[in-house]
Amino acid sequence: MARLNDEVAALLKEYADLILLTGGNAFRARSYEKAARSVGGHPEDLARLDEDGIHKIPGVGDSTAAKISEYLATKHIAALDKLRAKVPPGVREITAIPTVGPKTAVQLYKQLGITSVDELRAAIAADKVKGLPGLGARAVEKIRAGIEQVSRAGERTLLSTALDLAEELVAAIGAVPGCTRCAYAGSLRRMRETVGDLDILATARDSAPLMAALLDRPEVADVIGSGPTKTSVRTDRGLQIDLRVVPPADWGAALIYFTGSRAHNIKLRGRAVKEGLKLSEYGLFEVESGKKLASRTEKEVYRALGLPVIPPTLREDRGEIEAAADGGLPDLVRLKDLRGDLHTHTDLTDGLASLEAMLEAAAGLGYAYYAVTDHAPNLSMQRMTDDKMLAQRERARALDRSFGGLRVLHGTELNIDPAGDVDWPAEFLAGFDICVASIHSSFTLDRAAQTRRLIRAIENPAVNIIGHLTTRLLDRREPIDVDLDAVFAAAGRTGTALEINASPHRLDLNDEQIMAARRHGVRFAINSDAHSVPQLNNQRFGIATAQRGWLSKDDVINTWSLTRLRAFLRKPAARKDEK
Ligand code: DGT
Ligand code: CA
Ligand code: CA
Ligand code: ZN
Repeated sequence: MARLNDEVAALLKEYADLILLTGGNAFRARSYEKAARSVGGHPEDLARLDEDGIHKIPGVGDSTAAKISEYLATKHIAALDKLRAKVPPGVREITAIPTVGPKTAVQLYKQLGITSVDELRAAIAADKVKGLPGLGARAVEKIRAGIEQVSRAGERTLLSTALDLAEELVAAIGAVPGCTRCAYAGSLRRMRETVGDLDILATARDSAPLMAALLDRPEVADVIGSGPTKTSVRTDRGLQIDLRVVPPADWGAALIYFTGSRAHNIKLRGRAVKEGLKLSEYGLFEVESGKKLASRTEKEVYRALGLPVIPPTLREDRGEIEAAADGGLPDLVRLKDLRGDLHTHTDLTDGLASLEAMLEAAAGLGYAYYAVTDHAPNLSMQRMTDDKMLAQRERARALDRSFGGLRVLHGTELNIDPAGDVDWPAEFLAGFDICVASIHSSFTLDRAAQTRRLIRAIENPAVNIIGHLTTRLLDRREPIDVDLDAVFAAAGRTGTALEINASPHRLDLNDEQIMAARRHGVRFAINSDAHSVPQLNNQRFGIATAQRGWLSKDDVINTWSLTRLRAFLRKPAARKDEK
């Protein structure tokens, strides 16, 4: 469910942006931005907090608290409305381009009257932007590339955003009297990293009240079409929703059809044809007699085709139908298989919660072990020192088994420098239970350099897991250019796990990379990279991605017992003998 905290966080972030856009104090803007992150990551629901509770959220001072209370009481923030009136909405939208800051956005507005991304694109095409103060040919090219990237990303919606909305819609439509079944289908049910639109499927004898329930939703901005079998709408954030209502007897066939993927459906239909059958969204039929063989449930339909139910995360025509026919479907890893999280942060660096709060939440998730892996010193803005790290280690040791039986591993997230080296000398690294190493800089090195860099980190005996290997951010950064096969081979050879970073903005490695890495004998760690308590729940997206990569429990080191995990973490010193 979309939380009130996220709603308020978005408003505070908007307020911070508008302060900058109106030439306000940068320090003030930063403090609102910080408050926004803090509110978004706060484990307690704002709706249940009184004034006192709001004040106690870290980073929330008097003026922020007053704005939050005002919003809770009136659904408005007067100061925000006032700033909004001063800046055309498109100008803020321009700052969403990763390569355009607020100063440039204001400059473009004041000097060229640009108030939307489209106008900016046109102005660049007409060569009007180059030559403005501070905007040389290179800067303009960067802006142009930034526009391309956001418009490409903008066509699809992140899995997490889509899932929040879909769960609300399914609950609302499913509660309508007469509705016997309701579920989301399409790419969302297959848990793709982004979705083009939402496909919701329901059963009822009379579809009209279900369609009305969708049309009544507050987020619906546009009705594309509405009839007895299908209604299509667009939300205020531009996401299309298709609701289809089918007779209860056709549920299974319709669910298979609208879950897709298209390629899976085509292959399935081909299998039917070979047996003299016809498969459609209405059911599986005998061609000759026209007799219906199955349609009520997915299980009946797959069974009539001689197959077990194929998990939705596998339905991409990547060999799953052949595997199902041979009894060779993988036994997919599930959320409940996870025994721990191996990449997490606290307020010692850029996390929002204390070590104790994170451990308490981890114990609440039923984990057996948990690694705290705050940032290492070379990420200089995090101001890590040897002393701080050692003090945290002492606390971690003291808190071991203090939250139920939760075992606490003390780790760190190292920075892989351009040459492939990491923070700290080997003696200091030897004191950690576990080291994640990630790229946080020099994203544009060429392929050969990037490949060398990663392999060197992988061969480091202290490095256990490579974090978010390609560094892509789904909504704003392309992956680095690297020879993945060479990197996967090195990881397989040295016993270095590769992370499946579960942040819905990353999902890095992605499904196809996971499949490729597995062929090199790579083991994986599904990690939340949580910077707050709620983000610990992002593991569901990591699990879905692992399933899409065909992984079983045994492939994922944080489903293992602590004993087996510890043995894996003692790397065979990069196996020098094999070279
Ligand atoms: P998306 O929305 O782009 O993320 O991807 P999907 O897979 O949700 O695609 P969508 O919304 O166009 O259609 C939902 C499902 O309906 C799709 O996965 C398979 C099925 N479907 C739609 N059109 C066709 C078609 O022309 N042929 C076949 N075989 N299946 C289709
Ligand atoms: Ca869809
Ligand atoms: Ca659709
Ligand atoms: Zn991290």
